Amino acid sequence: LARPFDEIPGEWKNGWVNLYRFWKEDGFHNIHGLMEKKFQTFGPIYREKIGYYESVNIIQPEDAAAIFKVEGIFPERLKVKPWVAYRDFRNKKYGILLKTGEEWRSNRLVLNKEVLSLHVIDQFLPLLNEVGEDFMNRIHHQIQRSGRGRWTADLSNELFRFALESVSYVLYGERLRLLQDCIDPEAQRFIDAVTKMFQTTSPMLYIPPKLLRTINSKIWTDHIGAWDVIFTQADKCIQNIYRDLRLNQKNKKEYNGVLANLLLLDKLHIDDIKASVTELMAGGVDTTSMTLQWTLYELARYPMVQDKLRAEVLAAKSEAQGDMSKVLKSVPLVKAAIKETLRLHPVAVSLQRYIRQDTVIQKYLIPAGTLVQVGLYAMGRDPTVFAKPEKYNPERWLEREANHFRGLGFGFGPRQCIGRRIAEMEMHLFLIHLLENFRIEVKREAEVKTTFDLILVPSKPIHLTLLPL
Ligand code: HEM
Ligand code: 2DC
Repeated sequence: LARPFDEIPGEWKNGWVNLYRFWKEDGFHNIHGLMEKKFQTFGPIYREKIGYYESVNIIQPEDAAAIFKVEGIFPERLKVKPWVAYRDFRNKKYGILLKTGEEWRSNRLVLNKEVLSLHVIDQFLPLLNEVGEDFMNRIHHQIQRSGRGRWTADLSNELFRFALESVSYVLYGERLRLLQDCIDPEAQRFIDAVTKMFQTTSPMLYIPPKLLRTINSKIWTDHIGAWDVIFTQADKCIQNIYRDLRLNQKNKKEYNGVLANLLLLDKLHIDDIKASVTELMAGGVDTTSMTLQWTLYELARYPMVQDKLRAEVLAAKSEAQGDMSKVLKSVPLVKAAIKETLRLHPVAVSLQRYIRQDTVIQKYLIPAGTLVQVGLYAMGRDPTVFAKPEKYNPERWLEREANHFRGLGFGFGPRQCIGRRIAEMEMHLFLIHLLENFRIEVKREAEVKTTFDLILVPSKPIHLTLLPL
């Protein structure tokens, strides 16, 4: 017999007292650390209420599997209220990120075909490969310019530019030309706006947006300002393509990008297309760039792992004789490295679902409608889930059987990350080219910690050194 819901351990009686404690313990920037500690205190399940957000938190892969079984056909995650508030405030439609129910599903199915399906990602390969190669040329150039045979820098902004160039090329079929010294200042504004948008979201998560709006607080105006830049910039890109299509200036033979295909397909309303394409463009910047940065950091700290990956890449390259699609099929360790990075440094601190059926987890009965969170960050560092969790060891992913519901960096099921295939291909190609050309080093200094800025990011700049091989 299942134990009652009210007996789940945790602090859930007074949400506002908990919010005060949460704030005092720097929870706004350390939510991942607090979650990790709570699992250590309460065990593999705990209930919590912070402000008006109430949830049940789980950490074990088997429990995650049980949750995704009862997510229903319109899975919903925790609603990020400031994002919804912006769209309501400016009278804009929600894209797939924020839509719910049947409307989410119908839009998502159309979009899946254009960004996630296996046949379409083959078309992305030459585009993402071109951007990857251009980035390597940029590194060579920077090394030459330094006159010291190496390039040491905080690569954050370089990687933002790489990521925006990549996702834009796929979406619009056109280059933004961000991998040169002088770039369009509007593009840099877009990049800065996405970061700002994330940063201003986290302190607003627990405060009703309406309240912030009425007192016209700085955080609210900054947040609105950031989204305004994002939408204005994306709209310019979208209008360009729209105009070119109407003037029939698109080449019928080559791949013209996700947006052109969606417009020609004519299955979604133009406002829905705009809303989702804007989200894809914004969603493609900080996510892949930060994951790549963490990967370079770990490869620099584990030179033996770096050498092993490089050996795999060189072998795959000489075998495939220039066919990148073949190379991608023979670099399991490179792919495992991305999984390993997302284990220790996930973009999302948790996955969440409102469950649609009563479910028993850890012997407790969880009623339908409850918000359940899978503590992704905590799971990745739990020694009962991953042996020697502190060690960066991509090879752990090569043993097939042991991975059941452990690689959840992109979420799971029909509501998983829609940018997943773009992100993976972009990051795999980047690493293949980088490992073939450069050695990565980092100064032996104190370990870089993690900060919660809605997505998880390095808590201080990472200075990496790239040396030609
Ligand atoms: C959703 C992670 C890159 C666009 C998500 C979710 C996660 C995630 C965990 C929630 C999934 C769930 O609830 O099951 C990541 C990671 C990335 C990445 C780790 C790269 C390392 C991207 C890129 C794009 C993107 C490149 C755009 C091209 C989105 C969108 C959603 C989403 C639009 C919402 C989908 C929906 O609600 O239907 N992502 N993401 N992401 N991601 Fe990503
Ligand atoms: C943040 O408590 C912490 O992929 C909250 O590309 C719960 C929560 C809900 C939704 C998550 C969010 C967290 C982190 C960032 C995610 C987001 C869903 C999609 C988004 C994971 C865990 C992200 C980064 C998208 C963003 C697209 C946007 C720029 C248009």
